Amino acid sequence: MILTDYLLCQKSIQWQYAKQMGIDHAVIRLPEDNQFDLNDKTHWETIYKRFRDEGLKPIVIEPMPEALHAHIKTGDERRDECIDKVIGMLPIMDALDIRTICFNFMAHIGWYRSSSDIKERGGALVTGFDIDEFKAEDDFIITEKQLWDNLAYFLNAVVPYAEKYNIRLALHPDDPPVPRLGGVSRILTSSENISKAIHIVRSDNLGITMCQATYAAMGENLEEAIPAFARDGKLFFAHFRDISGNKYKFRETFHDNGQTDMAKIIRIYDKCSCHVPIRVDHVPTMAGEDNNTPGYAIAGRLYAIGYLKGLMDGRLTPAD
Ligand SMILES: [Mn+2]
Repeated sequence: MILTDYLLCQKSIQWQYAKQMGIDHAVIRLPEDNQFDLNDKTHWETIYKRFRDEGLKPIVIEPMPEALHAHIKTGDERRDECIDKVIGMLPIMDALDIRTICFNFMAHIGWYRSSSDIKERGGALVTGFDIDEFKAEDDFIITEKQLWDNLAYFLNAVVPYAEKYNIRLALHPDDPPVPRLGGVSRILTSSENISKAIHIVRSDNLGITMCQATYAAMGENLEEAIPAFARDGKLFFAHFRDISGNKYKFRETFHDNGQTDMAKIIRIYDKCSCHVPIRVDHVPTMAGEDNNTPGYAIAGRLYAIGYLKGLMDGRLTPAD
């Protein structure tokens, strides 16, 4: 696996922490404002150089910029112009050797939690989800069939260009992986459906982001799902994360305090010869920190990366 950290494009102390922890590769979140033209190579080069000057190489874009993707997922009247913009990103990524985009197909409602201040070990704060606490903010409706149609429309349009420019499209599951939130259906909620999705177009450039905790919330057995996707050459990127609970009711945990044997999972990636980017995800907010960015506070992230790095080094022992 290639250890990465998830970084915004404005230089921050997190960039320094990444370097200090020995990380050389970045998963980057592109600016989502009108100043950044996704199809202007010079705009990308400015950001790319900023990272390279600090010794960080961007290798994954996450997520697909929502300003485009929201229209694609709901399939509204701006869909085609947005798909053209996505296609226009690919030759730029090729030129900069950024080979992977992590994208999802959660329409209208993205990553969702019903609370963000649940107490984890020692009083650290984590996010959680309880289906009984979900309250719709509007009456937006999208059906499963519309989502499957919109996903197929998008993949049929974009995958040929992903192949042409050798960019990997890494589909992230729906989080939480429930069948619907109010009137908003969700389809990428099981290994079976995700397998179906990444075979809508047959391509070596279409695969998955193994967001471990989301697959665990689905009730999938990670020790089977990871080798199955990896064997088919479909595992492009991993989110290292754990929870306690199931898809209808769960809370995040420290990475060493959830329901998954994380050491075993890291050994499994290794056994499958999975040499793909991995990043930690959704860390607890720890003592002394504000909880303004639940899941993305600093101290928890330092701890999680250190823990992941230890497991990655541990895999080299001949215990298995
Ligand atoms: Mn994830």
